Amino acid sequence: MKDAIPGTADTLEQVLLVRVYVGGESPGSGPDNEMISLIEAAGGEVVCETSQKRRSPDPSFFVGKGKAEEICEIAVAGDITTIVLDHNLTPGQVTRLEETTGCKVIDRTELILAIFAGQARSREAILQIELAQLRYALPRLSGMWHHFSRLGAGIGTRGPGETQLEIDRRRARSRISLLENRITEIEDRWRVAASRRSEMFRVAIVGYTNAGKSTLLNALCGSDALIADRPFATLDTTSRRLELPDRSLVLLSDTVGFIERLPETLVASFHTTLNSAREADLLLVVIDRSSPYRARHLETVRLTLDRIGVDRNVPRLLVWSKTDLTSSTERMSNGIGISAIHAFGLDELVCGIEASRDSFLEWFTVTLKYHDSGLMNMLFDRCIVKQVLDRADGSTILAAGALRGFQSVADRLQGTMAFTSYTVLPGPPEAGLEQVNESDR
Ligand SMILES: Nc1nc2c(ncn2[C@@H]2O[C@H](COP(=O)(O)OP(=O)(O)OP(=O)(O)O)[C@@H](O)[C@H]2O)c(=O)[nH]1
Ligand SMILES: [Mg+2]
Repeated sequence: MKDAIPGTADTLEQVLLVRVYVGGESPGSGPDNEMISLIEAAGGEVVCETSQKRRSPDPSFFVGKGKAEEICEIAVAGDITTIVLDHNLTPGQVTRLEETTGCKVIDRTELILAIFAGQARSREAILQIELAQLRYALPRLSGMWHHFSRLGAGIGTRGPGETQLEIDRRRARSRISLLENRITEIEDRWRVAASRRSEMFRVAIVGYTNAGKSTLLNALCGSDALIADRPFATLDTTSRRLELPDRSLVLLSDTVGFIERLPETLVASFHTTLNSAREADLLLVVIDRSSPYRARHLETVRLTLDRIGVDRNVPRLLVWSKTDLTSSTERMSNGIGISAIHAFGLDELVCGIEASRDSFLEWFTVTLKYHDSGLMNMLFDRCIVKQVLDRADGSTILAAGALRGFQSVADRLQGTMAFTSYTVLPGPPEAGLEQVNESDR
C-alpha cells in the first residue's frame, strides 16, 4: 500500500523519506520529526514518505524487493531526485536501490555527514568533516562513482564527492593520511593552548543537538556563539570564562551536539573537538524540557558520553532547557530548569556550578609566617581561595580548595620559608577563618 504524501516543493531537492521499522521499532515510538529536520538541514525537502516494518533488514535492498519496486513507483510519480533511508545501509544495498529506483540513495550517516559538511566554517571543522566523509566513502568508492556520475549535485555531494569525482582508493587513502596529519598538528597546537588553561576548572556544556547549548553559553558569558533552530549548528568548541558568585572563574565550553546513533566516523574524526567533554571537570548535560522525547535524549547523551570516552566519575549537572515552553506547574525533581532566552534559572545554575565545583575540590587551610607573594600566586593559580586573613603578627591564613589535587599544592608548600602548617578540611570552609584557626589550636 502506498502512503505517499504529494508535495509541491520545487526549489529544494525533492526527497522521498523511507522509514524502516526493524525488530521492535514501531511508528510513533521515536522522534519521527527528527529525520525531517535532518533532511531540511541538509537542504532537502521531504515531499513523500513511505514506511515498512521488517523483522530484519533485507541483505540486498535493506527494504524488501517488492518495497524497492514500490519506492521506484512513488519516486517516478512524485518527481523525486533523492531517497533517504532512516538507517545505515551497506554499499551494496545503496547501489542496488539506486539501480532499481534511478534515484540517489542516502543513508542516515551520509545525511548527517552532509549536514556537517554544509555547516563547517572553521578550518578545523572543514578538515574533520572531510576526513569523516572520506573514511565513510572509502569502502563505497565504486558505488559513489556510479552515484555521482549519474546524479549530479545535491545532498551528500558536497565535500570529497564533489571535488574529487575521479578519486580512486589510493588517492583517497593518501588524502586521508594528509588530513590526519593536519588534524594532528591542530591537536598539538590545541594541547599547548589547553595546558596554559589547565589550572582553570573546566565546565563542558554537552547535550542533544538543538537543545539550546550555545544559547546557554551566550546567556551566561555574553558571548556570540552561533545559535540556530536546526541540528548541528555548532561544529567547533567555543570556550569562555564564567565568573561564579564567589568571583572565581571557570572555563565554560560549548561543543558539537549529540544525536541518536551519532556516526562512528564523526566520533573518530571530531576527536579533538570532543576533547572539551573528555577533559571537563564538570559536565552540564543540557536537555530540552519541552521535547516529548526528553527521556530518550537524556539516554542518548549518556550513551554518547560513554562512547566518546568521558569518565563516568566526572560530576554531571542536569540542566533542563527551554522551560518557557513547558507548563509552569511542571515539577523538576532532578536537575535545574532554565530558559536561556528569558534568562530564567541562570542564577540557580551558576550557584549549582559553584556548589558542584566546591564539592569536587580538596579543601585545606594553610598558615604562612609572612605574606610570601610567590606562594600566594601559586595558591591563587592552583586553588580556589575562599578566604584570606592577614593577622596582626604578620602571618597570613588562607582557606582554599585545590583544583588538581591537594598533594601537588602541599609539595610546593613544604620546605618553603614562609610555610608554617596546613590542615585538610572535610569540605568548603563554612566558618570564618579565625574560628577555623581557633578550633585548630
Ligand atoms: N523557547 C526557547 N528557545 C530556546 C531556548 N534556548 C534556545 N532556544 C532555541 O533553540 C534553538 C537551538 O538553540 P542553540 O543554542 O543553537 O542549540 P544548540 O544546543 O547549541 O544546538 P546545536 O549546536 O545545533 O547542537 C534556537 O532556535 C534557540 O533560539 C530557550 O530557553 N527557550
Ligand atoms: Mg550550538
